[in-house]
Amino acid sequence: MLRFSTAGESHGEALVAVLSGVPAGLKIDLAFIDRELWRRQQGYGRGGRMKIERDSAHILSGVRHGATIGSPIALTIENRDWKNWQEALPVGAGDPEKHKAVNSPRPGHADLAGALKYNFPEARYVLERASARESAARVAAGAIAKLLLRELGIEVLSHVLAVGGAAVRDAEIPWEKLQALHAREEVLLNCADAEAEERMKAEVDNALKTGDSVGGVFEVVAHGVPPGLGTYANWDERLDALLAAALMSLQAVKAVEIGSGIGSAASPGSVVHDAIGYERAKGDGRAGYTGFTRRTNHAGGIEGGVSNGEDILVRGYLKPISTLRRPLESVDFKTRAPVKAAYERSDVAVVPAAGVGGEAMVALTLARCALEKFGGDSMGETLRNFAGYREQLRRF
Ligand code: EPS
Repeated sequence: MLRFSTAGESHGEALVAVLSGVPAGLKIDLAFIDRELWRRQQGYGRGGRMKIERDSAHILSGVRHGATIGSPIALTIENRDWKNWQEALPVGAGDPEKHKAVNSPRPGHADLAGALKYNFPEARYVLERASARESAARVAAGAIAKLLLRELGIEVLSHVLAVGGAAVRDAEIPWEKLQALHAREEVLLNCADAEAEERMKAEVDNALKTGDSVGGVFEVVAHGVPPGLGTYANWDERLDALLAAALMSLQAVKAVEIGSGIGSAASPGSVVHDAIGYERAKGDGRAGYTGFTRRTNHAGGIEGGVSNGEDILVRGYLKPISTLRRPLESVDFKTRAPVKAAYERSDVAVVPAAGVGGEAMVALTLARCALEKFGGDSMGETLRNFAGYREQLRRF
């Protein structure tokens, strides 16, 4: 079973990811992992921290001579900012005078709920782990999942649909356009619609000017997914449920939509459901997995908790960043007196970065489901099983 976990504090020495269950013999492209990490750092509206960090994955185990060996993969990502925090956040007892307390919880952040839960007198330890910095470790693990999926012909990309009140006019973006967006060396807001991207930039500028923050919507698209991942047989094996949980677990995500789920609730079934057609030529094993076709994809590639062969479309809805330069009302942890919420520095918008985190979570989920279906301890075995299933679909 593909499993992963992360460790690390935002201003600690490093982030850590451990990924196990990857078959032996998967080629690991380090430059690809680092480019994914770079992509997560981009986007208009990022704060001062991203000028400090240069995220890069340092693999400690599970990869030898350029390929996986079936053992757990452990990696670290250095926090360059650590050099500024060694006295404030030491592993040893250190000098309490030099610790940096977070004395008033930020509304919307984990500060208050976390301090109450863990019985901390202030919120420093809470924000250190609740911080979205952790998503860098997920992106590194997700990059390895993407390399595995690539062997099966599956690609996962994302794009931004909305920042604050500025949204794309048409959310249906052809796959080739997403690939071109992904290849860009400069990322503004990772939006495929240039006109909408300018409106999104104006939203960020306005938040910057007023000391506010904005949220938005990103969409993750998985292309080339065969029908049959996930199952309706058990509630906790449904692909839509797994993807929703995976995306919802990302910092600041407050809602997840699959396909046109939200709009569908208010539309008649005759409009929502994707009529089925058949073209024999499409199912020859090259153009598609089967000859079955759809003109629309409102289901977002999943019916009954099972992938149906169309692109998988999952959207993450982000609340605005909870650290505000013009802070909201809060309370001092010690005195309980009304004060403004804590502020040091912050991002004002992170929608493109969250989209890259979303890609990682979707890739890890699809890789897990693919390995559950095709199995295999070596890539040769996995690919053989996959080819057998492909042949079964071709003959269906
Ligand atoms: C974050 C606060 C900011 C963000 C951080 C998430 O960090 P700092 O407090 O160091 O300025 O930059 O995100 C990242 C560091 C990152 O890599 O995405 C928070 O409190 O959630």
